[in-house]
Amino acid sequence: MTTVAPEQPRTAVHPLKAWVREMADLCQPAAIHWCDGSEAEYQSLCELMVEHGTFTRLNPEKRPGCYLARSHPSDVARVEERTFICSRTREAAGPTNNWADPAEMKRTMHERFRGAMRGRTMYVLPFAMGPLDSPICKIGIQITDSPYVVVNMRIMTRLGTVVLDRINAGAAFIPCVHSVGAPLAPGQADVPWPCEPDPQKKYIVHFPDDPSIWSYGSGYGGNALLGKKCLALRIASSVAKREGWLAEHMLILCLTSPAGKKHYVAAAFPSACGKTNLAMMQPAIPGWRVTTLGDDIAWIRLGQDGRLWAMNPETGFFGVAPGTSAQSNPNALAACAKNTIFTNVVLTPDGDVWWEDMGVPAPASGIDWEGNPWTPASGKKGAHPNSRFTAPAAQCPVIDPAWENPDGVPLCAILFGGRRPATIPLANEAFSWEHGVFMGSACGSETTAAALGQAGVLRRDPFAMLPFCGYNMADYFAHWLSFAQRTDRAKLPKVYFVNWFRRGANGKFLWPGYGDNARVLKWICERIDGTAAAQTTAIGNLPTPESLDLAGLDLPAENLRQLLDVDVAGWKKEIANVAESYAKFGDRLPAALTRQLDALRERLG
Ligand code: OXD
Ligand code: MN
Repeated sequence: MTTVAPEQPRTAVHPLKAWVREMADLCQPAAIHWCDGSEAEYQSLCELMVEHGTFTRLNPEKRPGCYLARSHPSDVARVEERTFICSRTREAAGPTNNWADPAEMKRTMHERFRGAMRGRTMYVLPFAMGPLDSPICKIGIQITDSPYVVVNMRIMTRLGTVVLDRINAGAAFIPCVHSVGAPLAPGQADVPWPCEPDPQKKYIVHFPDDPSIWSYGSGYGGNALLGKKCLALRIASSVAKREGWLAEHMLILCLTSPAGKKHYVAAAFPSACGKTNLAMMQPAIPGWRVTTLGDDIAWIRLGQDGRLWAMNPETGFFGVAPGTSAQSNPNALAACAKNTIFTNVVLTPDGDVWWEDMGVPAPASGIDWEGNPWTPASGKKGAHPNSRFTAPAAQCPVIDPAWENPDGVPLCAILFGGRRPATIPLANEAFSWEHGVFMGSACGSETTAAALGQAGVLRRDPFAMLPFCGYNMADYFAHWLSFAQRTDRAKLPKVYFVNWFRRGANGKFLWPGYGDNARVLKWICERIDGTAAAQTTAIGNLPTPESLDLAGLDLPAENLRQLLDVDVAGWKKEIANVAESYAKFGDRLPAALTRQLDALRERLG
């Protein structure tokens, strides 16, 4: 393997220099490479991975500047059961997280990392989450022995010398240590995707009190790109609690009316509910425009004007490929037309990529995500269901002009949602901030059982943060509630619960979804502007049938009736289920949420 001389830039100073030295002593790499974040460095690392078999260069006429990687079959997704929050006490991590004693876990990490990078290059990545001049920008240094991680982090974060300069000027950094956990003995041949294949030996570990991150054994996605789920959600949520802001699993979009009025909206949905699709959708209603500021993470703070301001700490999209098509998300397809890294999709004979539900015919043959010859007739999926594209956000045709604004954008609405085949209406406006926090805490997603019409399995995923909240979720609810005391409530965004996934008795979706979801966004914006009607019900303010713009949509009246119905029996079950999900928090659950639950029960009669 080609390595870069172990050399440090002149600008590196203590404590960074001392920490990198300490990590090198522990991990014993063959070389150290300080990443400058340049295009030349990116290209040479891609080249190195092509030589090494990790990357396949795609046909430049079809996908200029694009590469395909195939992971080890054991290393294809986040590993929640191996993800740990090592706060001082178990209570601080709360009942929804895996807790481990921090001192013990540090010892385990030191054992794991001793010699872990032998025979490999240790890359040092100075990166920033958020525009450098944002008041809540956070700087990290990731140490990694994976060039795949380096190039993905260059797309997903602000990376390189400019960040190092800030550290040298005195900025603090969050240490993030990563190894694929596959040291090489002298003369040992490497493999295209080194990792620790035994799931029990993978560790994704967070020390929120340091704060620091240690990730061992996986080279994939949220396990390895430490700026994303580890820093920007788990660590940032805990730092944000201390500093008085919010780190959220939310997209940010701007809906512009035909008259040019902008409405900035943040929305939290559990995984697999179409967050990326909504973030950059093409509205089905003439004159309305959606532009995107982010598809996965929002950092939200109170502005001096008393409003909530949101910014996207990332610079790229790490999107799920299967299901991304000209119908579901033409703008994501355009974003990954060039300069994109694909992982675990099908390689076509003409050097392009393909995945299930791409909306174009499958190639007659190809190479599947495991590197084997594949045909559509094989009955096997060609792309892994969690295969990904890593694409620069700036390439999205509908990227919002304010997406890199250090101050962020002022939110007028916050949406929660999930895949809910029954009970939950198309749109529901909270009566108050507390009611809105209650809605967020009751977020969940339901899978339909194989047999049509049968109720599915509901997983509660409060605020879509179940896998990502870095501290006790009861305290997280309290933090959300506290904003009503910290500002004029009239300046807080209005809160809505939306559901595109309601099904009728025949099992079919009642609502068309995709671009037609803009009709619901339009109603929300008109509510905020005071021009749309609503009906006050026991569960919240629902659209009146006439207040939704359904022009040009052939929606049966019965569908609309069901979409806007208050299913009292269903809501009683919902209440029981939410109460059950609250029980695990014991006395720590804020009383305001119990009051919301009781009030809802009472209103339903
Ligand atoms: C993601 C996730 O990858 O939420 O964004 O799992
Ligand atoms: Mn996500």
